[in-house]
Amino acid sequence: MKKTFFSLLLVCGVSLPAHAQVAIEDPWVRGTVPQQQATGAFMVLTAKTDARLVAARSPVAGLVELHEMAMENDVMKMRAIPGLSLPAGQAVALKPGGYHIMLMALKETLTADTSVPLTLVFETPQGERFEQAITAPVAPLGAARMEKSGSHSQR
Ligand SMILES: [Cu+2]
Repeated sequence: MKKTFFSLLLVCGVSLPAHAQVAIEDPWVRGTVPQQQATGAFMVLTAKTDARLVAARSPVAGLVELHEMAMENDVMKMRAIPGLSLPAGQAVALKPGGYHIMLMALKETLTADTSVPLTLVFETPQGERFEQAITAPVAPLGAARMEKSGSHSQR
C-alpha cells in the first residue's frame, strides 16, 4: 500500500512541470464600456527557467493575441507578436505602452468590480508547452489609458 502511494507520488511529480513555472504577479485587465471590442491584460512574469509566453485565452474573449507597442514612423502602434521571451529569473512586465495580452472579440463588458479568468500558455526551450491559469481583476476604465493613443497596425 505504502509502496503504491509512493510510486503514485513519483508519477505525479514527473508529470508536473516543476522546472517550468512562471511567477505571475499583479495581473489586471483594463475595464471596458459597452460595445467595446478589445482591451488589454497586464502583469509581471518571472520564469524560473527560460520560457516563452506563446499564447493566452480567456472565456470573455473570442480572440486573444500577444501584442507589443512599437514606434513606427514616429507613431506608437500595437502589433501582434508570436511569443514573448522570459529569460530565467528576469521579471518581464506586460504594461500599458509595452507588451500586453490583447483580449479581442469581447463577449461581455468588463466592469471594474469583476475579474477575468485567463490561461497563459508557455513553452520551454525544448518545445514543451505548459499552462497556468490566473484570475485578473478588472481595473477601472480610467486606469493608465496608454493604449488609447495606439492603433493596430494590422487593421
Ligand atoms: Cu494590443
